[in-house]
This record gives sequence, structure tokens and C-alpha cells, in this order.
Amino acid sequence: MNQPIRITRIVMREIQLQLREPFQISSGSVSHRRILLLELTEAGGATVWSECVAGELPHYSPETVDTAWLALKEWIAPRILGHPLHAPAAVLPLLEQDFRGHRMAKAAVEMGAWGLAATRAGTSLARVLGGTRDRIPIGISLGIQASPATLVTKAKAALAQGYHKIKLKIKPGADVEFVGAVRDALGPDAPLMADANNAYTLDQADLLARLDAFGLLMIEQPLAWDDLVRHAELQKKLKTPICLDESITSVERARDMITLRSGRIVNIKPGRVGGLAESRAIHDVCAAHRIPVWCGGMLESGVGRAYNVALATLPNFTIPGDLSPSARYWDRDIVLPEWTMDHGGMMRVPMERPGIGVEVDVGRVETLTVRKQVLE
Ligand code: OSB
Ligand code: MG
Repeated sequence: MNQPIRITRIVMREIQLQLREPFQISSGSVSHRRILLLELTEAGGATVWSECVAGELPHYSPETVDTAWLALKEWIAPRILGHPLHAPAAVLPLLEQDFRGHRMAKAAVEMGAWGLAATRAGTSLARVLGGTRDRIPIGISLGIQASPATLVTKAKAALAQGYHKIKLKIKPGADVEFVGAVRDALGPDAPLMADANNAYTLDQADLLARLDAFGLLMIEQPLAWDDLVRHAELQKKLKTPICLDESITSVERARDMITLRSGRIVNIKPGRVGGLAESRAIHDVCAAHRIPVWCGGMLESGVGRAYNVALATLPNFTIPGDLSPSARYWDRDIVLPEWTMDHGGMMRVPMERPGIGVEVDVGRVETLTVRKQVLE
């Protein structure tokens, strides 16, 4: 890229989008997503949409829609607006200088810069990132259900739809019995995993070790969100590989995980780690240590999904991601075309479409908007 990118305008919007069914994880439940969207314009006139993955409450990370809104308006936009960016990879270092945390808010702008670079180059975001595949295998994340029987019904349906990985959310009281019921119903070859979202402590290692009997692909983030030391202790006691999600907030934390042996797999969410450059750095470090990675999700709209899908085309994304089709989440998405999955559980990547590969249904976004602010 020769000409630097100069972002001259950022439109922040919050929309409300109702999930088709409430999604419950150990740390909280959500039925309406409050979603922060950005529309970025650069000096040459190109525009792109991006999404901040923060949720309504600080139960997954310390950030929320409201803290991200504040951070974007007060600290991020003033640093970015009008500043020549020689590459999208320059965005996070600029935002990290004497500015702690708020990686979800930072990532929204960083990812938008990648989207602008791709749009301007007339190339797909996946290609700009170095993606190598035009079809990716898809997984599903199933929320905590009222009973093992309900979970079995959902998991059976997911398997029949072709999903390549079925993730079961667990918490104390909804773990061994629930996962066991699904394993029995789906058979020994079904690709199952569990995600605890920090619901356990090291004292419960024996309970967690009972999950070893079910041949899970991995157990995701069983212990505290910011803890690498106890995950290393726990990994010694489990046959099942630990995958870290919440704990990996940067490439440095991924290196720490590898050094400490706190886990054997990483769930990369670009929104959690400060964007796509950091995601790629984590991907590369993990590849060098033969640690497989996969792309997680945060119940994104079709805008955020575009960035996740592009990232998941990189070669070390060898495990299917939590990148379900639009219809799994919403009656109607805010992008055209919507994200879809074929009967073989694969999603097509818009490799030949410039930019993020989908159009935003701006009229629909207007209708869903609950607040809007223009920064110039
Ligand atoms: O832990 O991966 C998680 C959703 C919200 C917060 C945390 C998580 C999740 C998911 C959803 O598992 C995955 C998806 O977007 O389909
Ligand atoms: Mg998770």
C-alpha cells in the first residue's frame, strides 16, 4: 500500500438486534444484542462498516457497549482521525501507546482500517490478510439448556445440519450429566467440546477430569478469565486439551500460555485481542509451536462476522470456528447477502469481492439504531 489511509469520519451507532433464542453462558444470558457499529470514511472517499464485540454487561470482559462508546469517542477517535496510517497494522500500536485496555473498542477501528485497505485495493479482506481457503468448516456454540434432554435435541439438530464442531456451554450443575447425555446420543465420533466461561476453580479439577471420559476435542476456559497459572496446573490433571479464550488478550498472553503450558489450543477472537494484526500474530506464534487455533464468535451481526470469516481463512485455523450462519442468530441479518452454510457444514468466503464482501442494509440499520454520533 503506497498512500497512507487517513480516516476522516467515524459514525458510531448502537443498534438493537433480537436473537432468535436467548443465549445462556455460565457468566450471563442475552436475548437482545446491543451492538456497536462503526462506519469509517477515509480521505479518498472509501467507506467501510465494522463492529465492536463488547456486550451489554462486563461478564465476559471488563468492556461493555457503554465503555467502548466512551473510549471510542474520548480517546480512540481523537488519535485516529486525520492521522496518516501507513498500514492497518499501525493502528493498534498507535492506540496502545500509554493507553491501557479497551481492546474491543480499539479493535473496532483497527478492523475497519483493514476493511478500508481491502476496499481501496479492490481485493477481498481474506486475501489482504493472507487467507488461503475459499470455504471454511463451521461450528456452533449451544447455550446452557434447562435439561440434558433439551441440549440433546439441539445437539442432534446441529449434527444433522452439518456443523463440524458442536460446543456445549457448561457450568457447575450443568456439566457431566449434560455432556454425557449428548455424547451418548450423538455417538463416539461427533466433534464435541465444552466451554465453561470461567465457571470453575482449581479445587474442582476432579469434577472437570470426569469430562475426560467423553473424548471432547477440548475444554474452553474452565478457570478465571485472567488466569494462566492455574490453567497450567489444571492441564496437568486433564487428558482433554484446554483451549483458552478470555485469557488470551494479546500475542504476549499467547506466548505466556505456551511457556506455562496453560493450554494446547487458542480461540482467537479479533475483537478481544485488539484486531486483525494481533490475531494474525497470535496465529503465527501458535503455528510456530504447533498449537492449533480457531476463530471464536461474540454473537456478531453480519458485519463483525465478515471480519471473523476472513481471518478464519488463514492456514493455522485448522479447527472449525464459532462462525454460524446469520439465520442461526437472527430472523434477518443487517448484511446482504446473509452468511449461509451449505449442507456439508461449509461457509463460502467471498474471496473475489472487494472489501469485507457483504453490503450493509443501511435502511434496516437506520430502523434499528437507538443512538448515533458522528465524529470528524
Ligand atoms: O465464550 O465463546 C464464548 C458468546 C458470547 C460471549 C462468549 C462466548 C460466546 C459464544 C458464542 O460462544 C459463539 C458465537 O458467536 O456463535
Ligand atoms: Mg469461550
